[in-house]
Amino acid sequence: ITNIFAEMGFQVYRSRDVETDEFNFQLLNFPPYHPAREMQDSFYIQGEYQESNPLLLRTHTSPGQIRAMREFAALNPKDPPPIRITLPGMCYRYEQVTPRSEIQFTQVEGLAVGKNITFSDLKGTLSDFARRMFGQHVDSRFRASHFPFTEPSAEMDIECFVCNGEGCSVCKRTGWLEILGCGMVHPIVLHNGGYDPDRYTGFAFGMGIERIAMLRYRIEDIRYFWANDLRFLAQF
Ligand code: 2NM
Repeated sequence: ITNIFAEMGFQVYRSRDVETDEFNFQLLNFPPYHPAREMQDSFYIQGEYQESNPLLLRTHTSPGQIRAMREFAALNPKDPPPIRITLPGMCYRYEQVTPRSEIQFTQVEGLAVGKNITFSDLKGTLSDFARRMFGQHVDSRFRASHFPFTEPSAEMDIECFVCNGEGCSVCKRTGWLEILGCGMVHPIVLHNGGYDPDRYTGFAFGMGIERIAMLRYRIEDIRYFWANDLRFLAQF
C-alpha cells in the first residue's frame, strides 16, 4: 500500500505508538466526551501524567499527522511546504476480541496538504489507488460519512472482487466492499498542525489493513493475525 502511494509521491512517515490524549484526540477535533475516549475503549497508561492529558496507546495513526504537519510547518512557518505522506502502524483499542475486531490492528493513513487541494484530488487519488491495488478494471464509489477530523467525510467502496459486483456472501449481496474512510482535513485540524486553513486545504484517508487482507485472501477470523499458528503464517 505504501509502495502504491510512493509512486504517487507520498513519503512514509513513522510516529510513536504511545501518545498523549492531546495528540490522539484533542488536536484532532474530538469533543471532550467522545465515546472513543472512555476507559473501556482506549488503553490508558498508568504513571506520571497530567490529569487532563493522560498517556495512552494510539487508537489510530492520525496523531502522527499532527506531528508531521508541525514538523513540515516548522521548516518554513510563514509559507509551509506541501505535504504528501502515508502513516503505517499499529493501533490499539480496548474492546472485545471477536472474529471481526482485535485489540491490536494495523492502520495505514495518508495525508495531502497544499494550496488548492480539492475533493476531486481525493477522489482521483483514492480511486486510482483502488485500481492499482485491486485491478485496473475495478470501479469505486464514495458514500457520505462522518469523522471528527474531516469535513466533508466519506467512505470508499470498491466493486466486489470476488463476484465482480454481482452480489455474493463476501459483499453481503451488495456488490460493494468498504475499504477506507476519507475526507477533507477539518480547518481546526489544519490550524492545529500549523497550516492556515484560509490558505491551505488537504485530504486524508485511513484504512484497517487486516480487514482488507481478510477480504482479499478470504480469511474468516481476524484473530489469526496474532495467533502465531504456523499453519496460518506459512501460507503467506
Ligand atoms: C480515517 C478516515 C478519515 C484522517 C484524518 C487525519 C488528519 F489528521 F489529517 F486529519 N488523519 N487521518 C482520517 C480521515 C482517517 O480513517 C478511517
